[in-house]
Amino acid sequence: MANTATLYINGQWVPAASGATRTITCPADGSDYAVVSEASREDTERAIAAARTAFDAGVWAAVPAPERGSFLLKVAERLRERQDEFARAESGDTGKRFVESQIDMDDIAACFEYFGRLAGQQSGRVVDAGDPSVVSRIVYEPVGVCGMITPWNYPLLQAAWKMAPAIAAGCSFVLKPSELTPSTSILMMDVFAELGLPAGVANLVTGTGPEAGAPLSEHDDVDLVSFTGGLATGKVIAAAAAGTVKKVALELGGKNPNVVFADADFDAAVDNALNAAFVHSGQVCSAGARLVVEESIAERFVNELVRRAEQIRIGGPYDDAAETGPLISGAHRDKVHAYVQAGIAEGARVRCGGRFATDEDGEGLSRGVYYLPTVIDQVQRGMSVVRDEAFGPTVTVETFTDEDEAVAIANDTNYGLAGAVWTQDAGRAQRVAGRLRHGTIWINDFHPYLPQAEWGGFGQSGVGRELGPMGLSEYQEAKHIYQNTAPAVTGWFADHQK
Ligand code: TXE
Repeated sequence: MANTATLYINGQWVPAASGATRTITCPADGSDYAVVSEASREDTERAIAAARTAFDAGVWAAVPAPERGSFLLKVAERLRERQDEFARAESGDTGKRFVESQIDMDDIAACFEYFGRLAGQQSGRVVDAGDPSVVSRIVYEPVGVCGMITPWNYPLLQAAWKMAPAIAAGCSFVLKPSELTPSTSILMMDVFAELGLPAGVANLVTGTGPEAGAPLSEHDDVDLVSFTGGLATGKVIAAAAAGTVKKVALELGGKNPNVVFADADFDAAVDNALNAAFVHSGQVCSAGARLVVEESIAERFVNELVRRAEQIRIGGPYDDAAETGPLISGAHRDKVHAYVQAGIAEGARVRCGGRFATDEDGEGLSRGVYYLPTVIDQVQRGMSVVRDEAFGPTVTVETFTDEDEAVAIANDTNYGLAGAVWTQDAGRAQRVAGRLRHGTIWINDFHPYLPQAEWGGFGQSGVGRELGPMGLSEYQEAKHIYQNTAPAVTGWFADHQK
């Protein structure tokens, strides 16, 4: 792919005003995968202006909601037809296994389908004012121009969670994908254009956060900024958005506890603990990076976890034997390794992994950005390796002796995105699920999500919800229309006026 006019502004493919470009490198093998435009503030401001004009002209907001829904269903259909092309692009940018990218594309199509169907069901609400001469109703209107800033781990999926409800609601938007993974967002604009989305409704700027992204959180003409990414950047965006009091939606990751009681199905719990921590090399906001296991089974459980972690095969997108892939970049791998090193310095013990993969771990691995699955025990709750999101293939082990202690450990985090509880005691499962302060709780499972179920975090995991009916509400304003069908003098100030 060598298309350097990758900014999609007002229905046109254009290069960056400065002419700058960026080469996208595949972290699986260090090869150059794509060359894209590197947008500056000026480009993003043009995109915002296009989105504003389109919104104010009502080119999409005025289209009946069921038609907007039909458009989304067509997008899903087209995406399914072009699934492999999209999946190749996702794997090219991220290095993730091609089969995982195919699953992502399926999930993305399902997301467009969900919001496509939901769009047609939005008829507002009639309110009983308690007075037969009053007609009172609530209508849901598009929030306006949306800025969307997305990360690199599930590039198109996370953009879809924002774009689909925004299109359903009738908004216009500017998408700024991660500078590391823009390729599938570029393909997506191609689908929108082909299916006739009016110019200016969907706009794309490829470039860095501080340059191309920042105007989306600062600009007066943006009504909402929706961000998925790291906590530190989320704080910068929220602070910038405060200047214009725009609406803010944030998904900032987590440090998610996976709580295993001694009565859990041992085999299923170990297998899922592995999955929770190491799928996509742990670069998942809901990764089960904190194993919290009952003391009585801890030794056996962790031994088995380590044994299986050591056998995980890592490799590139088209290596059929690979079970997981690389990290996104050398800089990110260094950060993950620094967390592990900090843990060791504070007294933690690395049971397996804890280092970069070499060619001895697998042919050609030294060319890519690979890190071995890492299990860390002998940790304390205050250590950064337990508290901070490493976003890599690492899991820490903590133990508990009773239910109260399990809950206290699992809730001892600044985050609150997701958590799991493993037990065969149905009462305990529900009790613990009820006490955990996280946005998603799995019982005897880890990682599944549904487009029709809200996703988002308690605490510093973020603000707002994606997916589900609330995922659409994020892109809507509720308006109360109150009509008095029998207007009359109120009499409030009647004495003065006579
Ligand atoms: O993310 P950033 P980074 C976490 C994970 C990871 C950490 C940092 O712990 O180690 O974040 O990763 C854009 N104004 N997650 O540095 O900076 C940026 O260009 C506007 C969790 O890669 O958060 C990109 O598009 N935009 C997570 C997006 O923000 C800015 C997924 C995310 O990048 C900006 C990924 C600015 N000033 C990382 N600075 C999750 N929640 O799933 C950067 N950006």
